[in-house]
Amino acid sequence: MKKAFPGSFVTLEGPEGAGKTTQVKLLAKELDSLGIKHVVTRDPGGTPLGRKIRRILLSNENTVVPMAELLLYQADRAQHVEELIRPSLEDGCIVLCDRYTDSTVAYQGYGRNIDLALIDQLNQMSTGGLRPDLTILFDIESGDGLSRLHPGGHDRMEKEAIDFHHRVRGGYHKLAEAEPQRWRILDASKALSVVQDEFRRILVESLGKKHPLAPLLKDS
Ligand code: Z5A
Repeated sequence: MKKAFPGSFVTLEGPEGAGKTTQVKLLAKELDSLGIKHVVTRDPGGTPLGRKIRRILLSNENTVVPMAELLLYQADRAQHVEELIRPSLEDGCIVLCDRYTDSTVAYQGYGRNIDLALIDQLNQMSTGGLRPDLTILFDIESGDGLSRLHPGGHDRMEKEAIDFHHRVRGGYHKLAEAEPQRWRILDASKALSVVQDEFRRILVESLGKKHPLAPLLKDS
């Protein structure tokens, strides 16, 4: 498939507490020390406007109906793609994004039961069709992931009933099965260093040994 941009777009997906944020921060440190040009960002909240939207979305103070929630995630994403992701890819960066359009399918689609075709349409609109080159599912049993999070510190989404979180995880598995060329599944229940090694291995094997990320495997 012909690529529209010189950079690489990698997204990290998964249920709560899977360790995406921890792993992407560890990886960013390695990339810094190897001098590999990259951008680490997250969805929602990758831009100044997005950080305001993120606060609204995750605050326990707000009642947010499912359609408003869906549109707020999409508003964040439209800004994120245009302001940061697309320009970074055009500049040749490796963009590592903690959640993206697949989160909307998993959470608002499978979790909240909003029509999947509508979500696909909105994902297309908010991204201008920009899709990841590689998506890694940090997979963990929903209850195990939630139990890693701070007790009492649960935000509006994390407070959803366990059934919701089971539907989200099931949704991720359906997405990964439907598009195996883009998705890799990583067992995120393992110890931190094991997950870190697996994350590096998946990146290099999926993007290729000539990719700028290849030196990651040499030190591991
Ligand atoms: N959402 C949505 O509904 N629709 C959308 O379109 C989008 C998002 C884009 C974003 O909040 C919320 O928005 C999220 C989905 C929804 N909902 N929830 N709930 P977020 O960005 O704060 O949520 P998150 O991405 O799930 O972050 P998280 O809960 O912090 O999970 P994580 O980043 O995968 O995990 P972590 O922060 O790296 O690790 C969690 C804890 O586990 C931490 O104490 C670590 O030290 C520990 N940890 C990490 N790895 C390990 C291992 N391997 N073993 C043991 N302990 C570990």
